[in-house]
Amino acid sequence: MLESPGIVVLTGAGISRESGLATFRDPDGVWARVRIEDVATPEAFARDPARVHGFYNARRAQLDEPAVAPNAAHMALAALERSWPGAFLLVTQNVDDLHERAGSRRLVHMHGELKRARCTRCEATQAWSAPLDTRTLCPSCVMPGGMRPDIVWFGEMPYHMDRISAALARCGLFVSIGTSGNVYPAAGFVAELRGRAETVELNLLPSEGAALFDDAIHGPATEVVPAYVARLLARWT
Ligand code: BV8
Repeated sequence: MLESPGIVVLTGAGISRESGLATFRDPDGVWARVRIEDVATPEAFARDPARVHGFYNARRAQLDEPAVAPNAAHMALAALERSWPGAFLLVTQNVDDLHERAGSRRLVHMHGELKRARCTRCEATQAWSAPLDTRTLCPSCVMPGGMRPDIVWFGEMPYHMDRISAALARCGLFVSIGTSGNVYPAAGFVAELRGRAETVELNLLPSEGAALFDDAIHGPATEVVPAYVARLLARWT
């Protein structure tokens, strides 16, 4: 029996769409309503912190709505992690908490998390479910005015890049789910792996990088992800 390959899964907003969270670049997406330059850059935060806090406070509060829950695709990835005999890492671009709530553990949020906050004065980060504003006191250094969402904005270095690069270097299978392939460095992972790992895209529509993948399965995540995971486990375990 061949040894089971290491797997790296990359997810984007499309995996959370059927849980009721908007994607970014679909016609009804987040960036159709607000501009990246106004809410998702360090310059925007310096210029108008109240507006940026308001944008993230609304998205953080949405995660506590009863209707927003992990869907069958999130659950299938948690089951794959539990059953997979080889190395496994789930890299998400998403800032929601649906992968954790589905039971995923070997998980990194390369763009940060809505449910964490960071102090720009002392750099401490904490789990955070409440609204943030410019008066919020840092629980660590107790200074006001320095709290920000623990989110990676455009122009900022994504988190966990060393761990992600190490996992990509040794993986034999790369599965990209629910991402349009517009944002780097995440969109560049598949090009790094060409010829070194099997690459597959599970997405509603072909992504910007579709031609770079060995295989593609198009359809809604709650249908194509559980079916793909079942086939993978039947083949390798
Ligand atoms: C950085 C937090 C320096 C905010 C986000 C080349 C190299 C390095 C950087 C760059 C580069 N070229 C350009 C850059 C700069 C920039 C960039 O990529 N710009 C783009 C717009 C051109 N990148 C950066 O600034 C990054 N940092 O470069 O640092 C550096 C880096 C490396 C090394 C040295 C130096 C930081 C990027 C992170 C920005 N922060 N998120 C927030 O969330 O509020 S990114 C933002 O886009 C979102 O958070 C999201 O995570 C991310 C990707 O979007 P997707 O998840 O793909 O969502 P999208 O709507 O686009 O697509 C959804 C897909 O799902 C669609 O394909 C759709 O068909 C599909 N779908 C829909 N419904 C379903 C479905 N699929 C299945 N089922 C369904 N039901």
